[in-house]
Amino acid sequence: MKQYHDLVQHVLENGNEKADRTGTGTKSVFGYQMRFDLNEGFPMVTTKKLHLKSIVYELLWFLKGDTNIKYLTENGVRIWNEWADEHGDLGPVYGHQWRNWNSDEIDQIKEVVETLKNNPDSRRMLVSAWNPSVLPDTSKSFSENVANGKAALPPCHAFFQFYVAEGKLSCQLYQRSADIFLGVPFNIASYALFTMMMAQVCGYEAGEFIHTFGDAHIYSNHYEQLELQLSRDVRPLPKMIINPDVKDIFNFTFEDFTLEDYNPHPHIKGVVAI
Ligand code: THF
Repeated sequence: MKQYHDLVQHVLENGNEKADRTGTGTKSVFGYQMRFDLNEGFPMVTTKKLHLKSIVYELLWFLKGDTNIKYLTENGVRIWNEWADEHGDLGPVYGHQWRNWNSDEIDQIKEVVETLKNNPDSRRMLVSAWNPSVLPDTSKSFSENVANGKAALPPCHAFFQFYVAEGKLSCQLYQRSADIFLGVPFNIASYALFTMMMAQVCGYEAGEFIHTFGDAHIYSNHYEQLELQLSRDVRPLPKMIINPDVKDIFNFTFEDFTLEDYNPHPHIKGVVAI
């Protein structure tokens, strides 16, 4: 995962000091791209231990079209707790837009699977979580926005596109806002896994995951953690084994994924900006 270390180094050296919504302060750059060849191993950061369970359950939760944290908390995943209302709702966030765009019963995932199978040269294989009609009013609280039918937070990983060449499926994500220490290692692993799952169910090999950023930032209370992380040596990537019998993108379960040879340095704690 040299790519991740290069990103961190680039932002620490060239980032603009910028204030932000959460009041934490950041160093930030605008526009950056990383590429991961999924045949070179599974792109999980090795210079700190990542919690794969949270990543897998979050992805399965998106794919269910679920936007209530109940499923996550039942499975021991707490990463969305801060933004949910008292009923556990987040409003029409990722899962809702993926499976039922704008509440218009447009299942973007189902449609992209169909196109991938039937017309893989299409240049229209996009999924958008960005829906201007449900963006929150920033003068209101998360729960007030949810009560008004708005999303608690606008999507950070806003839209993605698929591409097929030489029997390999690639995916490019545009992430408008990226928390480099906490979010980005999750986002890389999540979209890499999603690309592998889509490849399997559509009958392709996995190609590349391409991660394109808008505002890529390091929160000021994560500088020390990242200095420690950069001082550690990068280790070989693990391997992700997916149950080959699953042929429907909506039928995966947690037990279908096995990570082999993940040998990371110890976890590094950091506070999430809310
Ligand atoms: N807000 C901020 N400030 N950063 C984000 O990365 C982020 N997200 C989602 C929504 N808002 C965000 C939530 N995703 C962690 C990881 C991902 C999150 C939120 C929090 C986190 O705290 N990770 C810890 C613990 C992991 C665990 O308990 O499993 C870690 O050390 O990695 C980005 O999409």
